[in-house]
Amino acid sequence: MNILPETGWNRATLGLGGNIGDPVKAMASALRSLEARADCRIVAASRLYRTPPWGKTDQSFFYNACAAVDTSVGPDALLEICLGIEREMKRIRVERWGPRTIDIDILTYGDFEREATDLQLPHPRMTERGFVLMPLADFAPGMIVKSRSVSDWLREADINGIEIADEDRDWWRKEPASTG
Ligand code: PH2
Ligand code: MG
Ligand code: MG
Repeated sequence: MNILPETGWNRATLGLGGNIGDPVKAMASALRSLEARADCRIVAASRLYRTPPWGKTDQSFFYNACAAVDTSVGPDALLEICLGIEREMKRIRVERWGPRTIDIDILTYGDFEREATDLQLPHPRMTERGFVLMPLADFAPGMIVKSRSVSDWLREADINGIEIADEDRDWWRKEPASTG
């Protein structure tokens, strides 16, 4: 994906999700917090999806979305920013893959690839997950991840039960209706 060396800005993609409290409100406010920063600009957002829980299936449906952000900070600083926003939203996470108020994952950062334990890039499980690939394909179907396009990966992904909850890509800019 585009690296913008002349300005030091890079394009990252994010996956957002949650399934406790009011996840849509939390995701919208997370994107608005990023947009409000001088070092981040939301350049694309997906539609909003309602998705069956993946991994640990005995929990509530999730809401999921993806966004593209142009940023002047590096991947580790971007992760810190996202974790800070999660903390502001008072993220509760009891167990791995379990219920959470909000999760913000960095999916890709430019075309960086690395194995660091705290932030592996691209996100190691993004190419298996319909709840990531479907929203990502809304704005980046041709982006190459692990040698294949997002739409190629999506063709093989399990998308059973995934529904569009809001067709409007500006869902995060409006005061979201409560989703309980
Ligand atoms: N996140 C997980 C585990 N399972 N399932 C869905 N549908 N959506 C998620 O965002 C999700 C999940 C861990 O981050
Ligand atoms: Mg996650
Ligand atoms: Mg996470």
